[in-house]
Amino acid sequence: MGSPAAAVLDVPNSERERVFDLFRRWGYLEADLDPLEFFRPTRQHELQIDGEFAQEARRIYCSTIGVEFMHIPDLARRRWIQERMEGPPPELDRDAALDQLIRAKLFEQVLQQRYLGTKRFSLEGVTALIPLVDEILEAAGQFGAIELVMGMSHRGRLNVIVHVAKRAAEEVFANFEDVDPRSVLGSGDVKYHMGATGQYITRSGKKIHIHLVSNPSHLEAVDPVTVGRTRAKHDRTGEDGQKKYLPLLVHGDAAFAGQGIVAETLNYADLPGYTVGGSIHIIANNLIGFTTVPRESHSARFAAQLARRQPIPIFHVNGEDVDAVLRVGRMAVEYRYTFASDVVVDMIGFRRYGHSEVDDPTITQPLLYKRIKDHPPLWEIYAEDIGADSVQNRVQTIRAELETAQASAGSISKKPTLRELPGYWDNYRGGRYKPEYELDTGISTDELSELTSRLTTYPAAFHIHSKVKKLLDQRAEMGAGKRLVEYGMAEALAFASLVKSGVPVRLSGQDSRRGTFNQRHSVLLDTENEQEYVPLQHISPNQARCEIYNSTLSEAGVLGFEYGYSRDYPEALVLWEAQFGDFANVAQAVIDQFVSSGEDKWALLSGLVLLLPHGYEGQGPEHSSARIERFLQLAARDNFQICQPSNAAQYFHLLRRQALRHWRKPLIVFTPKSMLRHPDASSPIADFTHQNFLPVLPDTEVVDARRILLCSGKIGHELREERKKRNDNSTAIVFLDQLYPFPEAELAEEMERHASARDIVWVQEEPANMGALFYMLPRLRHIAGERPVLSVKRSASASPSTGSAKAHEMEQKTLLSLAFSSKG
Ligand SMILES: Cc1ncc(C[n+]2csc(CCOP(=O)(O)OP(=O)(O)O)c2C)c(N)n1
Ligand SMILES: [Mg+2]
Repeated sequence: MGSPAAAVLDVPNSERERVFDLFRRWGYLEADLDPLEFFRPTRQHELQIDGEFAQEARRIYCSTIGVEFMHIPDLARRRWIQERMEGPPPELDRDAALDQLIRAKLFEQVLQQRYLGTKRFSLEGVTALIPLVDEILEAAGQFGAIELVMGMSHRGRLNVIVHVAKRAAEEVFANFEDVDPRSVLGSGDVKYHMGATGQYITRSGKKIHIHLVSNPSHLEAVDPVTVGRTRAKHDRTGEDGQKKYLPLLVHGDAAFAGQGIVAETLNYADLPGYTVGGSIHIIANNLIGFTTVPRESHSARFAAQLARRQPIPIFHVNGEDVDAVLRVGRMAVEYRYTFASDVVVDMIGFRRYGHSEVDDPTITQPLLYKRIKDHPPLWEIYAEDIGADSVQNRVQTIRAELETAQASAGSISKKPTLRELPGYWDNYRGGRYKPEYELDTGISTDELSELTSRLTTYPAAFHIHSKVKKLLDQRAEMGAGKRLVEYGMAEALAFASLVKSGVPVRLSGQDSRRGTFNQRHSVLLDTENEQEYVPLQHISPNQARCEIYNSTLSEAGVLGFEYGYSRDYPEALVLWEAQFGDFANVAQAVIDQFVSSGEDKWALLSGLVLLLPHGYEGQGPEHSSARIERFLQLAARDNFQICQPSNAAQYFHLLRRQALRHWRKPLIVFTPKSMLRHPDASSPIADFTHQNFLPVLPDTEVVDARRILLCSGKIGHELREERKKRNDNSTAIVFLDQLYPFPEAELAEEMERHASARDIVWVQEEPANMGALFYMLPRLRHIAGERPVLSVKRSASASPSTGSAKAHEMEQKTLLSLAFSSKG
């Protein structure tokens, strides 16, 4: 608080303060932000005042920077911004900025000339993005950053790869050259989506690693992934993590305003389970989205309006006042490092060409593009502003450099990969499944009893809720073999055994700490003072971290985050839980674009686990189905695993296998609801000591079966009850606990065990157009050979289930009865 401006701030009632306060509040609305002057300042009644103070305040708050910050409740933060805005501007390296502007422009020009008609999504019009990120890196380096984790979409991405990540221009040009198509058939991605890594060296010689996250076309889907990746890097690093790894998200204006996932990502910025000590957001605001103009794109004046929901500053800046852009970049970094807060930079410019270079924008925006046609490139404007000499020489030299790079690109025979994987991936494999990846997942009786005692005890003075106490007492009996082990305990034992052996566990989802179905109780709460005790964090002295978080009420934002986390923490078991499996479809873009296809597109692996409660229990269309059919449709080339463990021990082994195997593949688990405590789905403790996860659960109770019922999940237990009721001893019931990769050999073996069975019946609760039916029938027929394969299922339906509990019961009864009686 040493500056003269600060001294005045302490006198809130002075005339000066009164006037300044108005400008701090409303000045941004009168700021001069659009280089092409279409987006005009709006005159504010409150600011129509004269006098010395008004003049001074107008110069500061209505110039080419307009800052929204008076909505921040914390006075210290508001004051910080006032001081920076009202104090002197920082020293700038204008020469470096000019150099970058020339390079950025010429790079686009070479692409335009040499690869005419190829999409590149030119940066021009918001070219100041390059010096802006440069200034961010310079400032971040001073705060100790060693890596920038950057998420961005198409616009200017290639320019960023060369001028921020500092990859050789040849490498990017080579991606425009024709390559041997056989090297990428059926996989890979377009060049403006690929991830890249590189190294930036600050002017004082500090190295900052650049990590540009692979990005799908789905705008903003990369945001939570970038934040999750950063968080994993923080957690790996420990105390200084937040300082060392800085997340930066570059958004489009239309996408920032329109995509809900932006709100989801901003919303968890300060929550303990998700914080990264602040992300820097840049809106590369060209005041257009494809052919759509701002008045069609968002209801508010600014695309950035959404960020007003957060207690964070929004700096609007005219993208052609380069000094102002640099100043804002520096303020953003200093603010982030001072307050561990998100900050938004809304850099306003235009788009020089069409949406991509094959579009003609004069059809939809004729007047705008008339004006753009005569508008000089930014480097020319800036060179004149700062009175730079011998600019033409510089331009010639840089152009010659780029042309040489372009000329040599044709001789690079293979598409260069722009990415290096960090060493912690060295031990892990993707690709096709190999049986040699399997390992034993059972644990000894001694270990089970030790883990049980850690999981079921708490400090002596702890006031435990009576219901939780009862549950823990029961779990103690389960661990001691006096009671069948239920899913909740099986999961706790899996987590406990993993953290004990050094594997970190992270689980997040809505209400996951207690568990939607009251099944988890991972956090004990003292009924007198609400203090927490987490048994999983008291397993052994050198154990790994175990973190279980209640997430925000978001699916796409949270799943994206956990996927990102898993990308940078292959050693950890990372799980996302849906409240009910249906809700995972709100995150469908993350499932389609990252979880199922990330390896195919980008050769990037993940061992993320999705827990999706599934089962028909009469709760209506939205609480029944996790949409097994959709996951099966996405499955190919062993891209992920799809399982439905039919009992507690199977779940235990499945989780352990996922963490301990070195094959890193996403795992989709359909988890139980009513089966959580069902005796038939509970397991004897012995099953935790010897067995592995079995893709197929054989039926050894029945010999000489005449019929085999094949099923997965809850219906199998109901079939077993029905069989008992019927005193039937000629029907085998076989559970398929792993649907994908398809366990053909195990299933064939099971069919062989019941070789005299005439009918083979696939039984599912889901309607005929859903569930695993379409996937199973051809595979079963292939194995069954001559034997007929029948199916029992609900009738095809537009919604997953009936809304009537009574109708559900009738349907369920019919299914069970048909399973034992239907004839082909
Ligand atoms: C979720 C999603 N919806 C639609 C699209 C198609 N699309 C690609 S770019 C674009 C316009 C983006 O505008 P903006 O966010 O302002 O970025 P700009 O291209 O102007 O840099 C659209 C609609 C997409 N890629 N992703
Ligand atoms: Mg735009």
